[in-house]
Amino acid sequence: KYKAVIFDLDGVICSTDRFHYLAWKKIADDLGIYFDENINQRLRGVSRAESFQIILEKYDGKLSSEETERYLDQKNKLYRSYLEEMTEGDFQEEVKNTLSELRRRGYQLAIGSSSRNAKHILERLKAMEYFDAISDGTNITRTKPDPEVFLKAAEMLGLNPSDCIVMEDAKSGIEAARAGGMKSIAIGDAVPEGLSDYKVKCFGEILKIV
Ligand code: G16
Ligand code: MG
Repeated sequence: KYKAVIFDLDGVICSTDRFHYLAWKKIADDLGIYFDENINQRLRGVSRAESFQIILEKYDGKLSSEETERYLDQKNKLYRSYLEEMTEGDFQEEVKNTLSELRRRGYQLAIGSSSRNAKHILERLKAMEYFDAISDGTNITRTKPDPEVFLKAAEMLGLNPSDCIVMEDAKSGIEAARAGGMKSIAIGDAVPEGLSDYKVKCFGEILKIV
């Protein structure tokens, strides 16, 4: 009943969510801000600037817009340095095989990511060829939970939202899918029970759903 699957990138296709955490942790430590895995869960799927605002909720001082920009830039440089360690080997066999099987079954595949680094990551993984469309942080004006990134992906594929199902690791992403009129599959433990239409423990389980 679906014609396409739209995948979130960080935390679904690859484990770059770990790198985001490490980079933010370093920034938070430098500023003396308390930051832990729980707060980190709220950053999933959220844009770079909005992520920083969430971290700053625990900050007593006040940053000028120039300082804010500088920290955002620093976070991204740090994050990009972690990405340099990533290779094709980080593109898991399970993910690769599942994407191939979905293509064999006739599904169109797309990326719907808030990240401005999405294409760079897909290139490092040599994963570009699996996707018919890439909608990311460079072609949107509103970030998840706004559905824009997924609606743009559907538009690129020439499909209606109801033809698409979204796979996400973030609460904000599941909310975005729902707001866009798409069914959703949650992976990982950051999405509250009952929010998504489906829930899987591992990537390959999607083959039992679509
Ligand atoms: C990802 C991450 C977020 C990150 C955002 C922006 O979204 O989950 O934590 O803040 O991208 O990333 P960047 O700083 O690379 O532009 P998604 O939607 O791929 O999970
Ligand atoms: Mg994600």
